[in-house]
Amino acid sequence: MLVEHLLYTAGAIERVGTVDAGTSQSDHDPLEIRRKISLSASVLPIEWHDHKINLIDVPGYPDFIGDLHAVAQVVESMIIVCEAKKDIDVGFDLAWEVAEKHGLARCIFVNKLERDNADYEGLITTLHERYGSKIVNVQIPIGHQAAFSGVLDLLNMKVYKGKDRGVEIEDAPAGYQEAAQERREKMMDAAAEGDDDLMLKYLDGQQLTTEEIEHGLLVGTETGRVVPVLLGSALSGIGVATLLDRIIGELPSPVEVPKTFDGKAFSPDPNAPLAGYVFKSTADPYVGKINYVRIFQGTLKVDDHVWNVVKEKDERVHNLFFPHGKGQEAATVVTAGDICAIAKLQVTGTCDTLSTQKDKIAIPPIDFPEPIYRIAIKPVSKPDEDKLGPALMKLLDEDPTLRYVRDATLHQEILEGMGDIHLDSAIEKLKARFGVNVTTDEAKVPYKETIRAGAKAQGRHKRQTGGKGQFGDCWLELQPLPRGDGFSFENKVVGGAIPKNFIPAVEKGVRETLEKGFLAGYQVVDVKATVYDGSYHDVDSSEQAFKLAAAIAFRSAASNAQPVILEPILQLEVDVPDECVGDVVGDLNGRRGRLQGMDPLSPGKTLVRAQVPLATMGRYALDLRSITKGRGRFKQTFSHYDELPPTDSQNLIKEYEKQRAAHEDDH
Ligand SMILES: Nc1nc2c(ncn2[C@@H]2O[C@H](COP(=O)(O)OP(=O)(O)OP(=O)(O)O)[C@@H](O)[C@H]2O)c(=O)[nH]1
Ligand SMILES: [Mg+2]
Repeated sequence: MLVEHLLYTAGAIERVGTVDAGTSQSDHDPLEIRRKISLSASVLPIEWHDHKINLIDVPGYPDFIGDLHAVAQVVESMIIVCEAKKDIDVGFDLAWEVAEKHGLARCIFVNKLERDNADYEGLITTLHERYGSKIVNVQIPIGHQAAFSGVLDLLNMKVYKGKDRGVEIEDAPAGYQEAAQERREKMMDAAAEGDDDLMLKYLDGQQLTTEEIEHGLLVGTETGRVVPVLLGSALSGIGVATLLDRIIGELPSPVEVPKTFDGKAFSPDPNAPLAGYVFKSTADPYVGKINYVRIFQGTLKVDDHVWNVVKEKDERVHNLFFPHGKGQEAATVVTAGDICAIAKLQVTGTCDTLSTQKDKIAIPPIDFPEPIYRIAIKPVSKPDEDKLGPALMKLLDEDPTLRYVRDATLHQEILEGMGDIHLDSAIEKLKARFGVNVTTDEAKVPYKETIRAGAKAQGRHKRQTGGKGQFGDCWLELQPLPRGDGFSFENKVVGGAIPKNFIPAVEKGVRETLEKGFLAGYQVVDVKATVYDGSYHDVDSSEQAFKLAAAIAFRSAASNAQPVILEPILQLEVDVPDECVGDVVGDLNGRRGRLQGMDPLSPGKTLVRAQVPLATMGRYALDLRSITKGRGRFKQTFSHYDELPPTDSQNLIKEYEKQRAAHEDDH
């Protein structure tokens, strides 16, 4: 809603739409309209006092965090919008951390001040507690809750009444003078700190001019030492015009300030060699693929040849435009500092740098978070199955936080993402955009089977039915291999007990059994099989017979070799508020987690490290959210396979035998 009012106030649109009615410029995708939340970033340029401002609205919901990471790579500043209440939302923490990581200037816009439960001072207290003197009030609200009517700007001590384009400027009312002066002093302290000359003047007891204060604040936001706090109501448009002024006055300009990647500064010089970075791409069913590009240096013209440094390919820029939400405006020239979009490139996608073949400038890839949630999907019909692959390719291409894994051993197709709503909406997109219907199921745990001791066994396959019989006979020795070594096969048959041409069949019989498992139907790993003896029949022996004999020998030896089921263990890092540590650790114990350590992260936050079985982590994203009221976050990566506790093993085996029996009954 704030973006909508910024667009309207700046004259980019003639009517204010709303998120709730599905008429906003930013949330224009049919799925965004249906869900009434932002799902992906929208680029919305506006002009204000002879400056172009590229607003990029990113979703706030943690499931759609990918675009925040992508956009943070290409902007200078972040405006964090938060509600006027004491407790800060998760989205705020996420945005703050991403801004810190990318060294972005930031300001805070405190919203919803007109609401009955608005608690502006409560929020300010929380912000000061968390971030200290960085938090600099540059405005104070006039009127409380329903009576909220305007913004007192501490720069010029004027009150901005009215909304959007209809702002009237008045002198500050008497009752506000004292509180305003007190905060103004603090603002001046912060401004003076940014600049030595200002500091001298300030310490000398002289008054700083409005321009000097603004300059001091700008220097402060650039270095991250100052985070100005603005306020208003995005529903009614109060505070929006002053926000526009502040964006220009106090946030760094992309045509002045260089961006630094890996220690290399990119100065926004239009005459420097081209460096354009693709931070996002979308698969539009009509226009095809659209790449969104930030030009860090140089100039891009329509019909230019550019060099895709990552794909090492020349691309021709025929279709160049400035994106406006769902609309666009044709562009002929785009210079350093600006953002544009290019349609119909051949190979280019997210994280690619467009440069010249001579200069080959490369900007590092965006550091996207790893998926933490998984679900199995299954196409409904044959046509769905045929369309699924290409449709998924397009979805994955536009959303790097989405992942697709085909698990051959489990016969499941797994979609991985940032949370349940993320995966839900991906499945919705499959249907809405590509007409692909899928059903979902819980993702199975990829257990494995192995042995803990050596064992030997014979496998004989003999059959005499009418004419040619079947005969195969082999002795196998199994030995456990270290974890992670997989499988190896050795032939130690001497004296032609099994003719050489049948040995590959023995190996094949063993390998097929590895895939099917012998305990509970899971893949067998970390085993060495050695064939060392056997016998054959001149007429009746065949490859098929030796394959079957090997399978029999393997199963028989394995069941005497202290078999065990292995389960995948995840390395988990949970980032939680201190007051939730006890509950989070207790919950991990309940998941058979092994606590590895706890480290203070930032004031009030602790990093809990643990190893936890994947089998118990199915709903962790949801459960952690409820344990920590949304403030906990976690990262998980595969660590290793470990033995499953005997009772769990027995349950799996029983379940498998039941299924097999049912299957045999069916036949
Ligand atoms: N009362 C009140 N409601 C507001 C205000 N601003 C936004 N809302 C409502 O808050 C809800 C969320 O607003 P959005 O503009 O979609 O917020 P957002 O931060 O873009 O949300 P996501 O992008 O989905 O994370 C909508 O129902 C808005 O109508 C405000 O100033 N006052
Ligand atoms: Mg939104």
